[in-house]
Amino acid sequence: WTEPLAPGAVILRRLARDEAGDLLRTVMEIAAVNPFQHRITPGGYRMSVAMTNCGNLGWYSDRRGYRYSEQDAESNRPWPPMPASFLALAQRAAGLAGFKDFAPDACLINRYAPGAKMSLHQDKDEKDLSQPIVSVSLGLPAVFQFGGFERSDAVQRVLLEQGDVVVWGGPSRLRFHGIQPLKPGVHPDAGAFRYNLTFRRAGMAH
Ligand code: MD3
Ligand code: FE
Repeated sequence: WTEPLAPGAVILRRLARDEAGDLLRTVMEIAAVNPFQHRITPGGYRMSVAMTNCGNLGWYSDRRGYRYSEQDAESNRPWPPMPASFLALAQRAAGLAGFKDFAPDACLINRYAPGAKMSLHQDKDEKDLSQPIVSVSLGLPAVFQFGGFERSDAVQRVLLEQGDVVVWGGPSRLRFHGIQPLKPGVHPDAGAFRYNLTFRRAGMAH
């Protein structure tokens, strides 16, 4: 079922529930080739979230900044291609939210261990901010924080569980958001972790 969260943002609860096990197996295949890494922020902090990517462009940070790149800086090889199942899910979700021609070229895969969090931030490294972002939650539940357009604005808290898909577009695209520290637990499909797939159009649409 769909739940509007704010103008341009909609939660598609459990949309990916039945395919979650398959998605997780595919994540493990990608991570076997391009391992999860804890990147360093430009401020010099090690991120508690571990990340890898698939698709033409992958997001990462180091002391020089945040950016998208066609290569994994660690291996100097291109990222693994975006699996057809990932692309189909992202496009189905975007379509349900009213975004007809979503063509993601980047899929960031975040892995949260207990205590890992993502502080309030905006996603603005993409070239075309009229394109939405689709996120897919897998594994342990997490509390998502959805704020306003200033870091100090009040946040709504939303529990995201395995199979929940959220589409963030339109006026919600630049809202501050984050993930509260993950509570320890054991998930039947994902063990001690939460995973999040984030589909984006990072480069210029044609
Ligand atoms: C709301 N990831 O990787 S996904 C990120 O669960 C990120 O790993 C979180 O924020 C995670 O940048 C949240 C949900 C999400 C993604 C992008 C958004 C929410 C958003 C962009 C604008 C507003
Ligand atoms: Fe984000």
